[in-house]
Amino acid sequence: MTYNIMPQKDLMYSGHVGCPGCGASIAMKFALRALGEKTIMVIPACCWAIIAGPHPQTSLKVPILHTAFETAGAASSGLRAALDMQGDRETTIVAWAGDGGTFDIGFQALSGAAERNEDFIYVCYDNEAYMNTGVQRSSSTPFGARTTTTPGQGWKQRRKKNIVEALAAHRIPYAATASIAFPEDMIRKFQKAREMKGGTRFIHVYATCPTGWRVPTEMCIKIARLAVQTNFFPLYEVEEGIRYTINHKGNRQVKEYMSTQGRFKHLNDDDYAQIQQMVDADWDLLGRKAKM
Ligand SMILES: Cc1ncc(C[n+]2csc(CCOP(=O)(O)OP(=O)(O)O)c2C)c(N)n1
Ligand SMILES: [Mg+2]
Repeated sequence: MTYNIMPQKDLMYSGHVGCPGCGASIAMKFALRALGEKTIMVIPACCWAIIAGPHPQTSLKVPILHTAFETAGAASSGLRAALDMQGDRETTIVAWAGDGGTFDIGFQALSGAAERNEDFIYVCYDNEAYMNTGVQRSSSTPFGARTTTTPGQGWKQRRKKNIVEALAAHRIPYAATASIAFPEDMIRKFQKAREMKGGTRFIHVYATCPTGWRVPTEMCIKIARLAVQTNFFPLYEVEEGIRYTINHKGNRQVKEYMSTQGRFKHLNDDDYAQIQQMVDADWDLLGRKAKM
């Protein structure tokens, strides 16, 4: 299969209502370039429900179905069935949800859809907290991060849920991670997912949130890149739940990534050593799966 590395047709208007430096907005821009105009976006409650603009305004040149927080998987299944009834096999349905709407409240609907192998692409843009409502902890928030709902020591003491593994366990045709700092890789994955019609495709996109992570807006891409270069957020693909491909091998220390952000500024060297061990163990496990 050949891919158009950077399609130039932009399907976002020049204005939107995201924060300056919003990684989720950049993610949408690249995703739509890859997906093309025959796309319908299904957006549950999340920052993107706001960024898209209130009706009749919109920041996208494709149709949007706004839906309830927990329903992206179910609403996308229904929309696909409706298009099938109309004989439209060309339009791609894309669920576009945040981490709260995917890892937590929307997980039931997503898992149901994935188990039925519904024919749509589900994208989770991951900013690692409930940002739209004021930076509350989600099950995607990483170990060590401070949020507005991590009481006690003030930072999260549990690991981030591994959502790609959870989706791969459904044996769907395609599950992959992507990053706004690696646009060619991201566009290739979206084009690949679009062409793999006939089942559930899941793409987990890492999206910096300058507001919630407490970083300068101009650092958005640099920080997303460091997440991959330190193996904090590895780029990989899983086909049929078992065939793993790693797309990038990082070799930098995790502290280089984390120390750029206000949400980790309370961590000391012992904490960093513990987190480095966790990241190394996860990377080792991923490497073993890719070699199997
Ligand atoms: C059933 C329900 N509970 C709570 C809310 C309030 N709410 C709207 S968006 C949101 C946070 C969404 O977080 P996430 O999915 O991570 O997206 P982000 O805002 O970070 O982009 C919450 C709690 C809601 N709309 N519906
Ligand atoms: Mg979020």
